[in-house]
Amino acid sequence: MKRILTIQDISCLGKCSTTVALPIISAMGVETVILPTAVLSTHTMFKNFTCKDLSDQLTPITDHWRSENIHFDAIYTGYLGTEEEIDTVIRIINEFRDENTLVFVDPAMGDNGKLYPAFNDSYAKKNASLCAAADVIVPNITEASFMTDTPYRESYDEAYVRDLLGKLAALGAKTSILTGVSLSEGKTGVMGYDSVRKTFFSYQNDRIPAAFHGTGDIFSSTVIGAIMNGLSWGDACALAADFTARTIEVTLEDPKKPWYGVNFEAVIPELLDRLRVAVVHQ
Ligand code: PXL
Repeated sequence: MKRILTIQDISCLGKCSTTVALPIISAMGVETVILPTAVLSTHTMFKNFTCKDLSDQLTPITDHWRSENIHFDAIYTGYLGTEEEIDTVIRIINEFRDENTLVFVDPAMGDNGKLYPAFNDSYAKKNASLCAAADVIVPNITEASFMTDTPYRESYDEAYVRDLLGKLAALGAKTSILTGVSLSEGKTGVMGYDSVRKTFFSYQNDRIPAAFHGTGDIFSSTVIGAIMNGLSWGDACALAADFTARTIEVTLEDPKKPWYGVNFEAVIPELLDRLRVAVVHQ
């Protein structure tokens, strides 16, 4: 069985970061080791959330794993609290990676042209240095624009997206996947660039006019779970984009929907059905 380490916070209530990565990646048949960077009562879109920083635990925990000779097939990082924490995470990546470890970085720090409340421009630049240590990065357009000093645009064309992908590649990762990319009216999806093969790929599905928290984490978790199942980047992105869209669809149908996240749990069986078919067709 493949083994992933995911490094991000635990938002106890809120359906994001570790509380979506763990169930989704585990359901996809991949052992999911967690390294919680902080414990929050909720994600930061709630008022009055509590936060206990766990930075001082990261080194003792990972030192223990090293003494047990633990190997990870992938390291997946998401929302991280502080610039110092990013430095620690870069060090942990370098300690654990070998030529068979895929380092997958989701520089989760903003959306819709703005950084989340806890972050500033300097944090965004620090995240760019984490991206430089990665094999694959999955920022959205907001995160990419902050990391590359590119003005954020609500409306854009494919040339803008290709330009952003070129600047992301220059940060250092082999593959850059931009999320939340709309290449035509009524559609949304992803566009990626493989800087080794110098090829672009993209996947678009119907845009559902609703935005929910945690869907970026659902997308990333599904992509890395699919990659660990042997899918190509293009197929993994298509599976993840469709699954994420379905989680929004079923949530909108729920009269008792929570405002803070999507009902991804209800769609996991569908995800696994599709994963099985995709694996057979590899
Ligand atoms: O990736 C989303 C996320 C994760 N963790 C925390 C957050 C958010 C988004 O706001 O606040 C704590």
